[in-house]
Amino acid sequence: MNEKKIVGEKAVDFIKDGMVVGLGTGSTVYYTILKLGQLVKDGLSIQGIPSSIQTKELAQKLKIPLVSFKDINQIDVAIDGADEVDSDFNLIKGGGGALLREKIIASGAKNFIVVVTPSKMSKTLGSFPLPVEVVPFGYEMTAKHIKTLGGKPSLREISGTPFQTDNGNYILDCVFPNLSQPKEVETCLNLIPGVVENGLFTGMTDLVISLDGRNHAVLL
Ligand code: ABF
Repeated sequence: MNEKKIVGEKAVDFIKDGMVVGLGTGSTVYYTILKLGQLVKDGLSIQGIPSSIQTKELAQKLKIPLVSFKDINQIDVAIDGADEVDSDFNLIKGGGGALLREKIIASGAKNFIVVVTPSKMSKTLGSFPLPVEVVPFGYEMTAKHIKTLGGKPSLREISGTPFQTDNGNYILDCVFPNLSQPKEVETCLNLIPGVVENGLFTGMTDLVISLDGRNHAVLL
């Protein structure tokens, strides 16, 4: 039973002919995009706007027509995964490093749908270290400022080299002992010079798709 496939595919129920669709990034929304590719092949007419190079390449492979921001006024529906979801549907995102583009897309969408397996749901955020995208210049200083907010940042690396986002930035994965006021932390982090964006998505989610105890997709 592939839980990610069940929730990912369920999201396409909300896509109608003519829509502009924000395409998220990650291993759950991957199944949404595969299904959309199938529907496009069968005649569905949509335009996709991808949140990462990885998603762009997948959509191109599936022949999903893509648009850029200059061609559209708004996004009808954006669909994306998350690393953690609290009981108010606030999110931690960015485990895959695409949080900035994901947030630009989600914030420009009329409806934002989140697809997650039940293991991602929690009462309060904070089990998953919060990804913060920072410019490489002076990131050590940026990290010091994050510490004053109570976070413990560590630079994301791959084989000893800093991980670079699609935007050429670094990611600081920050452990916060208390994220019970996520909106406050989201706002304060973005006021630090050097922070480009952080992975807290508060007050943005319209619908969460997850699974019930019998592994059926449920709308929350
Ligand atoms: C993206 O994919 C990221 O914001 C998040 O890190 C990840 C979700 O995890 P998964 O790959 O399990 O769907 O949406």
